[in-house]
Amino acid sequence: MSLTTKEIVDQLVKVLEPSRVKIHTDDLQFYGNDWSNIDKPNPLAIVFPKTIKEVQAIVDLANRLSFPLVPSGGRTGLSGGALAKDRELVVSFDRMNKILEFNKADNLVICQPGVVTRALKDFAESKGLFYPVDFASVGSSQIGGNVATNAGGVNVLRYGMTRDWIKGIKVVTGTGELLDLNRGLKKNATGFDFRHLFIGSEGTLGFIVELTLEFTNPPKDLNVMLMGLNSIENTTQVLAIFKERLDLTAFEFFSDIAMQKVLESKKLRNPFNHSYRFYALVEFENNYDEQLIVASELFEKCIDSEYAAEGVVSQNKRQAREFWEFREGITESIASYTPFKSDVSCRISQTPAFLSGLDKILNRFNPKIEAVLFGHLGDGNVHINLLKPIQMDNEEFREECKMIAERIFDLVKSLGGSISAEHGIGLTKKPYLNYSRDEAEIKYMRGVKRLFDPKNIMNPGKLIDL
Ligand code: 2HG
Ligand code: ZN
Repeated sequence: MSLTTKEIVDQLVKVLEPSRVKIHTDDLQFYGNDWSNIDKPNPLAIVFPKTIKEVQAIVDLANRLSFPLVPSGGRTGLSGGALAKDRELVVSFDRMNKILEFNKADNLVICQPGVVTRALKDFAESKGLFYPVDFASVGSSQIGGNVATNAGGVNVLRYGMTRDWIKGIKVVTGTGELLDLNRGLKKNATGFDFRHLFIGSEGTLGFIVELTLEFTNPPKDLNVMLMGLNSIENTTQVLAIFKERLDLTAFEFFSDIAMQKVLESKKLRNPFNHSYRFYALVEFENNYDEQLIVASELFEKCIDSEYAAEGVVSQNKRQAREFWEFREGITESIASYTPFKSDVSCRISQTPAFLSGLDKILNRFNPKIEAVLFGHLGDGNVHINLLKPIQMDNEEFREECKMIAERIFDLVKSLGGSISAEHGIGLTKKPYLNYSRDEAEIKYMRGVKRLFDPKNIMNPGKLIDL
């Protein structure tokens, strides 16, 4: 028999100060949702632990009284991983937001999971160092959520994913036990590295309660080149040419619809006199103008081969930032359409085949549904956002989008790619997990889930069903 909210709250206020247990409707709506906006939040309450001991006490209670838990960070996820729609207790990490320790000799920082990604990046900068994971929502997302979803972003080409910067994690598992994994070591050949199981596990095995992250040296004098291209194939052709001689920090692309929506919603000035079907944004370090000379030669080569039609290069930091806004402003500029999102990847060598297959799929479906294409082409990751025409009925739109998504996933599967490159599986991609993982692997995933969370209280229903 399930307990009432009051009965559960009465127990919670014995382990947390009552002011850190919230049941007001506004709080439930705010903390129970994420940016996926796919369903109505309906959590039973929100709690704000401050210490690892308090997190353990909450997990113990959930085990004893059998209620489900959902972790909550900056709630910027796009797959419904932090959505609490089934009377779960939301555990917000907002009050566990401290940077605890920095060690110069190790280049390591120890922090709590609720530290906002931007704050961590600023802290690295204040030490003359660099935390390289970067994406549009760094101002709201929290580092615990980044780790739980193995966040990617715009610098993966040079610096890898969040996973590559995590040198230690403390987690409270579904049984309430505390595990101290890897403790910041660079070398540690002592068997299974559970740290990597928790990275990307979307809160289904346990809660991340402390992190040890590595910083690196900052890149110098970044320059940004923006190019207008006439076809989808040109995007990968330009990438191949730029990769020949430059160690890029980012290679992004976006379609003209994306550009138009950003120009309109952010009231920006188009740096080109014409519209092009696609745009490529290339970022590289430019020490003493050496790389800029190479980039200009590569750009000429693109023009001569008719892969690029026009290009502009940033003259200063402010302009580089402005060029980035065309790319990073896309998600926000189309948010009012509540787009149907896909986030797929394949190996770089397969991206030309993927993009030409994608073009064919999109041409086969309702031409009124606009497809906004963009993403991190340099690492093989493409975002596809489908926009609902105003006159189209919601249900009809969703059904058509599902059919399009399934054809895209077939294509991804045939190329050995992933149906979720960086946004996670959460709720929205769960029905499609078998396109990227085979049955045997999913069986082992279920086994791992049962081991760390025997009572299925940690973010149940997300990623896999038992
Ligand atoms: C980005 O690359 C984010 O801007 C969001 O991953 C992508 O909105 C999206 O589909
Ligand atoms: Zn992205």
